[in-house]
Amino acid sequence: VDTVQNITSHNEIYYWINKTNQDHSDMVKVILIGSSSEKRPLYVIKLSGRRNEVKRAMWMDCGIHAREWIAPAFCMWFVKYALAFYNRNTEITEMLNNMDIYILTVMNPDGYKYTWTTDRMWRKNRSVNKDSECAGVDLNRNFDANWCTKGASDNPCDPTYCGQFPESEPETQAVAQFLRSHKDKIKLYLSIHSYSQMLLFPYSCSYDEAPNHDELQELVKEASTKIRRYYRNNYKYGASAKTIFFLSKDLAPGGSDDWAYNLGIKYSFTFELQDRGQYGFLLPPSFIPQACNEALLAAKIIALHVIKKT
Ligand code: 0X9
Ligand code: ZN
Repeated sequence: VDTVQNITSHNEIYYWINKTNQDHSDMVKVILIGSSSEKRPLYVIKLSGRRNEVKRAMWMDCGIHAREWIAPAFCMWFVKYALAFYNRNTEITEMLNNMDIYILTVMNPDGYKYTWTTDRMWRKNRSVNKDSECAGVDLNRNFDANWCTKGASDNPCDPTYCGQFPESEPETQAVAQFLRSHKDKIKLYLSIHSYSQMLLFPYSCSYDEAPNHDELQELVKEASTKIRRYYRNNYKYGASAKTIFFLSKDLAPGGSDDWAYNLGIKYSFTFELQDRGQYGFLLPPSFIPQACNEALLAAKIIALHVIKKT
């Protein structure tokens, strides 16, 4: 698991996906779901236990936002952990025996690459915007959930630019299309971001309460309590619009979690990993193990609940 710390630039992640596939062909499949605006492939890793068919699946994406480097690190951490501890750790075994797990390690490879080469603080993808000098669309404002209303920007130069229309971006389209075509099987949607240490669920695009708000609230409360107990770290939790204050706005429309929820995936979450601002996006590598263990604990608690309920 510690090699995650050394494998991070975008080409190395492709290499790592390929290697993981070769070394664990019994539990891993790699699926090409589309390509980025600069034509980089979007590969989903499908993890399955050594069982026949299972009826459920979960989805996890990391790296929607380019500069949130701990997110792709967590996706790789999770895959390595699952492969190493299947049939050794009860919870991960239970998960893999009852659900397929689809993992998109870097949803925004163009932006991610750009943060390695040019601008460490880049957030959006890298698509060319018509009639503007400014590049990029915020992929987490580009989904069709109260798209481009208050909390997103229609200015291509803004870091929360929503794009020309919902799903205008190939990265958004690829994910939305995959979720649409697997929506009956996918029971849990998880999106990994940083930073600020929060466990969030819909809605972000309005102040409405989700129909199963109380159940979701209980779940993230339990996860937060256990993180505090095991790792002595605090995670805020709750419905997103009432919990986050992103760039001093409380609403954040067009996000993947709200869209997945409205598609019918009733367990839909966004995790904001470490830290709470001391290093922010520049989280030192020595923080990776604990940050990932915290997120892993929350993911396990939620996934096992979903298995019980669906
Ligand atoms: O604003 C966001 O997209 C996320 N915060 S971040 O600092 N990583 O940019 C929060 C996402 C919560 N969910 C939605 N906005 N739908
Ligand atoms: Zn983010």
